Amino acid sequence: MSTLIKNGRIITATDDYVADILIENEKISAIGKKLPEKVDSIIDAKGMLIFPGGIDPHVHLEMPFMGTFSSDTYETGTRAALYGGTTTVIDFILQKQGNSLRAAFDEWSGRATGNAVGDYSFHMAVTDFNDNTKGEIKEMVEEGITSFKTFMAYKGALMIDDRQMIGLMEEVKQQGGMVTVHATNGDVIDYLVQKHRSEGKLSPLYHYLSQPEVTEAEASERFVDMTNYTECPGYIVHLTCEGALNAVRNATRRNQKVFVETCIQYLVLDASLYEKDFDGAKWVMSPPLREKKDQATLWAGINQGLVQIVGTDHCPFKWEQKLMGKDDFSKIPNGHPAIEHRMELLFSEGVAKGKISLNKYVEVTSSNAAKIFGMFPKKGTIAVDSDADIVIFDPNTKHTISVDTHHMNTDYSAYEGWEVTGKVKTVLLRGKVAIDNNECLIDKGYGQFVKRKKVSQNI
Ligand code: DUC
Ligand code: ZN
Ligand code: ZN
Ligand code: ZN
Repeated sequence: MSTLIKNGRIITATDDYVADILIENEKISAIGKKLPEKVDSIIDAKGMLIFPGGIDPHVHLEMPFMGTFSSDTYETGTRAALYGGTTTVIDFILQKQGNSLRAAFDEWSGRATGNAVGDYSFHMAVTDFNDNTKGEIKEMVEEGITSFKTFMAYKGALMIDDRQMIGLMEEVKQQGGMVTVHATNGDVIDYLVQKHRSEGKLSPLYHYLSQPEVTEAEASERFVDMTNYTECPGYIVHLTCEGALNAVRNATRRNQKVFVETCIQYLVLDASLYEKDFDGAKWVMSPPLREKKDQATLWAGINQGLVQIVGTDHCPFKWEQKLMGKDDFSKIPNGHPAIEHRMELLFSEGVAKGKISLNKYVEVTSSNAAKIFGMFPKKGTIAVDSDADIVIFDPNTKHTISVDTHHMNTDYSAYEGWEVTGKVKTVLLRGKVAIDNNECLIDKGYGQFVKRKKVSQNI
């Protein structure tokens, strides 16, 4: 099976030129001008931008959480991702406290295998670090799971203490992995949640007011200090605010590097949405949306190279599930649906509005995630021998985001009515046309597990 994509403007993290791309089977086999047309199919991409398939390293599919499950399955979630130009996702396996990492790995593999439409990999969330878990880190690295997620919050469910954190960092460093973190201060948040509840302050606004900026800034700084001490590669997920980014910025003064991910919502939405009574539940996520000044910090952080990745923390729930917290914000399942919109929203709000360059766009939506998480150059670029994961993008077409047209398994959109400039037209995944003109052409089971290499801090 061979395909020729002709005349597209190829954008990678470093390049910008017009050329043809020859795909044979699952890989790119040649890039050049006027390549021979003796192929099975030709796609004319004149006037289109060509990006490497997006990589979203922060999604939660079918995740057991807060007494329910996030509503996208591997099938619906990875398919929606493809509609939005994301060809690979990294999901989080959650260790059950008291159980092994292996048991969690088997459970998650069972859900994904045969069901994923797009490619996927896993982070391992370590929620109970003990002598048994310690022995399993090496095993997981050998399985291709080289990043270990920790929660400094969600007390009583997912949170680990600093003693476990330091122990985990020492072991992960030894095995060539990376520790990633949900960095907010779980004890302070727990205190504020209980305080607001006891005062009868129960609306979604108090979810926001229970997680002030200081809870994230303090935990981020503590994590950065611990990675500095242990010399373990570190990565902060969904960083939202100025105080937290300054912890990372300050660490550069002692020549330390910690990777930072933000998510699309923190760049384009703000906390005023929590003033809409229970409608604010649509944006109840942790950390919460922040202020305009934090958005400015994050856009600047991207251009300063302090923020390397824009993910989603896609953790969708249906409205009926959100209603579990109708009378108490602390029972609203945390998370919002975004997996489908990341690439288009970032193009529209970032590139089209002149906030980031096209090359930076590719860096933060694809290349950096591939490099940081050990998938480069198989994923994350357009190059000879890379997987033919390709987005053909129309930069001029405008359309409006709506629950009526999205493909995520939720019955509302957190971006209803947003007009975006630019549209994903065609998506190839390992050489196959997966999406074309709003239609998905591949079946569940096509998506493959991506085994990842050991990590490098030098991207
Ligand atoms: N935050 C969310 O909003 N949802 C899933 C987990 C998380 O940390
Ligand atoms: Zn989190
Ligand atoms: Zn998350
Ligand atoms: Zn769209």
